[in-house]
Amino acid sequence: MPHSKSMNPSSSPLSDATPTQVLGACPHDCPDTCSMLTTVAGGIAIKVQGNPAHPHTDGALCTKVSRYTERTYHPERLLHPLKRVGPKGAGQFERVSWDDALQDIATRLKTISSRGPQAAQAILPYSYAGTMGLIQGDGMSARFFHKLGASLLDRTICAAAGGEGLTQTLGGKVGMRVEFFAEAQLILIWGSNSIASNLHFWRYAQVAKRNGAKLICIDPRLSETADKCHEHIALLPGTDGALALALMHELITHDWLDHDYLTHYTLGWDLLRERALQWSPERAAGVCGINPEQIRALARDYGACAASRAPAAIRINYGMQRVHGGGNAVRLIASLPALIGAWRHRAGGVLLSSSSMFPVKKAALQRPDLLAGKTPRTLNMSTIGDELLRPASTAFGPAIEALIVYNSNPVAVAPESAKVVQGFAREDLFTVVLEHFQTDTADYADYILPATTQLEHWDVHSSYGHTDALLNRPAIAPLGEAKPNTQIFRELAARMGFTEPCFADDDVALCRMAYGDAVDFDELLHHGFATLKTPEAPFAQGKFPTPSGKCEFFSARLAAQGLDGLPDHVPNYEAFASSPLYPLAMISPPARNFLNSTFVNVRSLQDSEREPLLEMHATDAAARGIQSGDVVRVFNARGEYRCKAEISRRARPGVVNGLGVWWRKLGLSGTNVNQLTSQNLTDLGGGPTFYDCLVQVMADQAS
Ligand SMILES: Nc1nc2c(c(=O)[nH]1)N[C@H]1C(S)=C(S)[C@@H](COP(=O)(O)OP(=O)(O)OC[C@H]3O[C@@H](n4cnc5c(=O)[nH]c(N)nc54)[C@H](O)[C@@H]3O)O[C@H]1N2
Ligand SMILES: Nc1nc2c(c(=O)[nH]1)N[C@H]1C(S)=C(S)[C@@H](COP(=O)(O)OP(=O)(O)OC[C@H]3O[C@@H](n4cnc5c(=O)[nH]c(N)nc54)[C@H](O)[C@@H]3O)O[C@H]1N2
Ligand SMILES: [Mo]
Repeated sequence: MPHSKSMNPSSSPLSDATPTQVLGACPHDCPDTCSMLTTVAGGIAIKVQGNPAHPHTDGALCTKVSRYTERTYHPERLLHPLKRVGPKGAGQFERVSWDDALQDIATRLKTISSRGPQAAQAILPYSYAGTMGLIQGDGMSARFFHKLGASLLDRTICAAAGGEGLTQTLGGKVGMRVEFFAEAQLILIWGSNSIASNLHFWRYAQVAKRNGAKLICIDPRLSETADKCHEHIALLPGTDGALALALMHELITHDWLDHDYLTHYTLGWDLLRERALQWSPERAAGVCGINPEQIRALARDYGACAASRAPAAIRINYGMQRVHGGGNAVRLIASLPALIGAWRHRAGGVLLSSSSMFPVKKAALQRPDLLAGKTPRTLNMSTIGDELLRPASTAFGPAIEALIVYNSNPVAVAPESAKVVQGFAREDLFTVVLEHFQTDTADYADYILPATTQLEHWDVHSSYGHTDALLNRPAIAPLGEAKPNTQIFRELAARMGFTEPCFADDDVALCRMAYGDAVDFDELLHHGFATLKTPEAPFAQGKFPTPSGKCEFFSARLAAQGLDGLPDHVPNYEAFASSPLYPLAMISPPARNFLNSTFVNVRSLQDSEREPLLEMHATDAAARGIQSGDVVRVFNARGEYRCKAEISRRARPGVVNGLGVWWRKLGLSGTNVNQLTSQNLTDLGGGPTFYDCLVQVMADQAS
């Protein structure tokens, strides 16, 4: 049986020579959250594979995570603490002891926080989902920053607009159970390159396809997924709201509606109906840059499911919400199933994220009570460039003086890199980075602290793409002097003089605490996963977790904030054809073999992606005298990025695809796509607008 030898959670990492398999969980920021089996012999992890006993993983890992041992034993793994010796950003460090590093960091933080009651706000944690683990993510670290009274971080960089859109419509990050997509008759894959970024969903979609379901992909890029669908609608970036409204227009005018569902389980239908009737297919087609007939055909397919009561399912992913109107667009798409009563079936409805379905005991893990009356400001991670450059003021409070980064690589992944880099380069900023590798961000650190990988620590995981909780056991001992994030914050807490007993909780205790009694911990220990007990068709009879219990087309909560209570199409900040200087829209979706900026330094995966690329349509390339393989300058008022052009059928006219997210220092001239993106925020949730970005492209004369 694939299992660690002992049921005792405190048993040490395996070190004998007979190969053993240890149950774990893939930690990466992906909806699939796979159950992983690591084969260990002589204390060395020799192989990782998907757990065949876990239904969603079904024995298969993606190409990237199959290379997890290559990443773990990478010759450039950080194995001991480092202290900066060169200028900021030069990446020059010398080895120091843990003791010296932690003592110096604690002294610096004490100096800042001892200046007055709210002075610790000058300290900012910066973290995201390098690991999705609840323990190595924000367990001990949150306790530490709460006790300190540091600025709070609004973790918006990925999912804020869509998350808020879902919450205002369905009541939370809730939706269909992923396994039931296999039984759908129609699947809309909307703003998701599932084959690259949600492979285990795609397996269910393929089952449906084999059983006769129609698959339609809605994406400006002819992605690997679009290739395998029956239809592809290549709309302009940021026009999904208009498409959804025109779809509603057609459902209404042909009466392809479930009136009973609308009457009993929705709120604001009359208002939404009136708005949708203003969006003829012709009007929307003009906005979306597509043919009105494509919209009519899409409506016929979706409407047919209303008439025949066949299950119609929509998989949205976060790709489509990284634009000005991303929140409203998600609201509109999440409203569609209610129009045709798709929620009546377990194989009907919509799924963007399932994360609110997990009963996480957040307060027990993160201990906001440690704030003890302090009310620190909250800063938005998506505008870190601006925040780092903001001087002290009455409105802002103190300038940021210390930054502690873990589970994130902001210098590469945050928008408008020129500002981010300028901020990180501040001589008067004290920066600590907990990392596996010397990333673009680590180059700017005053101290780099070596962190353990998933093979070396305990954790528990929720998922945003399925409804199983997972446990990760350590398979090997920490490499070099690396320590888990939790341990680093425990030791820092001790040096800060924090004496609350919660700073002594060990990782297994934290794992037990994460779900409390809501998930059977023994089941996690024995099987590595536990399926949540959720209804198969949660909204067949309404019961949405909204204030009204209905699907809220009209949101009184948004109206109370002075916003439009009804969703609408919100055009891009940098709308297509709005600038003669920058006539092309650029999106920067993930490269298949990277996970955001993780894995970019893993040789075998870098070899597959070759080099930073910009996909261009033949017409746009010809107009600029550009050929495949040419080095091009991609630029706008915010900056310039050099990469290779590829004339590709994957790009539609007017839109270029800059696949991301490369490390800046591995690019052609030390920048990546985020040199071009802006710090503008989405309509809802304060998210980033990576795909709302106009550029010009020219052949690079210098090359
Ligand atoms: N291989 C791989 N897998 C990943 C990731 C990765 O970097 N690499 N990233 C992970 C992360 S952090 C997340 S958040 C998830 C989801 O990750 P996402 O970043 O959402 O990734 P995709 O599913 O590829 O969705 C992006 C798709 O949306 C399309 N798109 C761009 N703009 C628009 C638009 O305006 N409208 C529409 N309809 N489509 C648009 C892009 O062309 C692309 O095909 O996946 C995770 N999985
Ligand atoms: N242009 C453009 N920019 C984007 C996107 C895009 O599509 N286009 N996607 C955006 C999205 S969706 C997201 S989610 C963000 C992602 O941004 P980030 O969350 O910053 O993700 P990564 O780039 O993967 O960097 C995570 C880092 O955490 C480190 N790490 C992993 N595990 C651990 C651990 O246990 N301990 C410590 N200390 N470190 C660890 C990894 O080594 C890695 O360097 O990027 C965003 N940026
Ligand atoms: Mo993300």
